[in-house]
Amino acid sequence: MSNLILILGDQLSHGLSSLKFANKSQDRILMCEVHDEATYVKHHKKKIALLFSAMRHFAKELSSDGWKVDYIKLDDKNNSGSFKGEVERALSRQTIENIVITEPAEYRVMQDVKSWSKQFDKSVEVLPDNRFIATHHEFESWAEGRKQLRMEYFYRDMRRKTNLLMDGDEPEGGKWNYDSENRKPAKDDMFMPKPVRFEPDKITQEVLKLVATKFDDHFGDLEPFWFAVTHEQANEVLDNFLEAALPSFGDYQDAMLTGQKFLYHSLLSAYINCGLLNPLEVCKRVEIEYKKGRVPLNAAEGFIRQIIGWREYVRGIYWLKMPEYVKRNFLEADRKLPDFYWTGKTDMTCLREAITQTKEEAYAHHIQRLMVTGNFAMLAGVDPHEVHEWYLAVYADAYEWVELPNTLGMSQFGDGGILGSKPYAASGNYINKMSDYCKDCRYDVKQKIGEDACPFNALYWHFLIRNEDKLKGNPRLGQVYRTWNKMDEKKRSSYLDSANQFLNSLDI
Ligand code: FAD
Ligand code: DLZ
Ligand code: SF4
Repeated sequence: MSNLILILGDQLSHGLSSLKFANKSQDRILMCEVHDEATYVKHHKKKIALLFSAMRHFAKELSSDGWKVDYIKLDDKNNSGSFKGEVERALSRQTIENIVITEPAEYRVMQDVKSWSKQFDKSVEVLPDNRFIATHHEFESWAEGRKQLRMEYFYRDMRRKTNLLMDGDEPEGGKWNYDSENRKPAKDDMFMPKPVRFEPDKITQEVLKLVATKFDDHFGDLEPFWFAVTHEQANEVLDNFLEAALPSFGDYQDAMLTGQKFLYHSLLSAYINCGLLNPLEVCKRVEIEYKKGRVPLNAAEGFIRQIIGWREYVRGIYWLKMPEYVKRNFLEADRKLPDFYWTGKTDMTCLREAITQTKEEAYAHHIQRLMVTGNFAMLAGVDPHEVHEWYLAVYADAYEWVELPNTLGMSQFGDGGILGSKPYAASGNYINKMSDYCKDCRYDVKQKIGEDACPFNALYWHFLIRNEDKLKGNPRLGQVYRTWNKMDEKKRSSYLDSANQFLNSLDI
């Protein structure tokens, strides 16, 4: 009698818990490309191609390692289109004792899995995902009884747990966090590392044809396609990052430059999230770079914090607060997402740059996501659920467990302050400071009101005033409201008129 081990598209890791406890000679592995997963939001074509190709390569590796693998391709005859349907078909093909799965990362899929035991009259064993550092129980215990769930304190526990950048019980260098050194704007004459690009092999070429045919109506450019699709290739991307970009990662983490899509970012999230790279191993490699004196502490600490801090923390919040979290809309925002989020056709250079590169690469870096597309949507009052579905569809690294808290919580303040202590709202001044976008924009970042003024400027005040009842008690916004109250009445109403005119033009 054998077990059926279902491996999902974001579980492409040889050390996965379900594989660790499986028996190579008896058990059967099932991997399946299913229509439901590719379309519950219309994912970017490149994201589907990345996953299908990485899944096919992983299945091949498992077979070569001696596992019995059933791999169902999207266009296989009789493909039912869903995980449940494929499990049912597998059960009818062979005699299976138990179904085994490493816990799905998304609530939606977990709910589905929970129904299988009854439906198939089989035991379904759900194992913890051993690629995360904090267990659900650890996060719940940390969160219990706390008034505020601040990432910084959770992060310190994760430093202690992993012993990364620790000097005994103390943080390396004496400080836990070197973020204050990480806010330099970039200059366009800096040397930017080039991302490693991989030629599509036969497997990827076949996937590209499939995606072009089946998902033609999805957002995004399918080609050129140069993502890593194997562990070996993803490790090459990591090696390249450590050598060429990590030393400057910290300094320019918040910078944005026209035509520079990647700057000193790692481009690793899509690979970490689908299992081609292990997050803890990535952090250990970064620590070695620091210990060998090849990268400064602010870069190593800044990077490690993103992974063992932010990444683990948002996962903890997701599982702590779902399923009600996804429905939250603290600011009661209800505007439709502007069409230009799908086309990039806007005169606002910052938004055009961020959206166009998203369309081309299924990638934008954190500050573009937070302070350009996210900031604009929040200032304009877009329904956070629409914003969430956009981010979930357009980025190659997007899975609900990580995308939702970042979008609805951090960028839209839709959770009312669980993730961030205040909204990440900013006028054009911030974008002008951190980028060169404003230089060639049809709008003038220095002008506050009127047709030629940067729309972010008046929208910023409109957002604060529109939401005054909900936000004025926030101690971190006290100064901003005092500034507003000191402005003369004429100036205030011209800000609001200007913003209203702009918002009306969005609705046309
Ligand atoms: P780098 O800048 O090189 O950072 C290193 C690594 O740290 C990343 O690879 C990632 O694994 C991790 N990381 C950094 N910031 C975060 C964060 N806030 N949350 C979780 N992990 C983080 N990240 C995703 O992985 N998937 C998403 O769907 C996603 N959606 C986002 C939506 C919004 C609105 C915002 C503001 C952020 C989102 N992020 C998401 C976080 C972050 O923007 C991306 O992880 C990062 O841009 C990926 O690019 P990179 O690999 O070059 O990251
Ligand atoms: C994102 C995605 C896509 C596009 N397609 C598949 C698929 O066909 N088969 C599969 O096993 N997984 C896919 N995934 C990833 C899943 O959506 C992901 O495993 C779940 O959301 C759980 O996190
Ligand atoms: Fe964006 Fe305003 Fe700068 Fe134009 S002027 S790029 S809209 S911030």
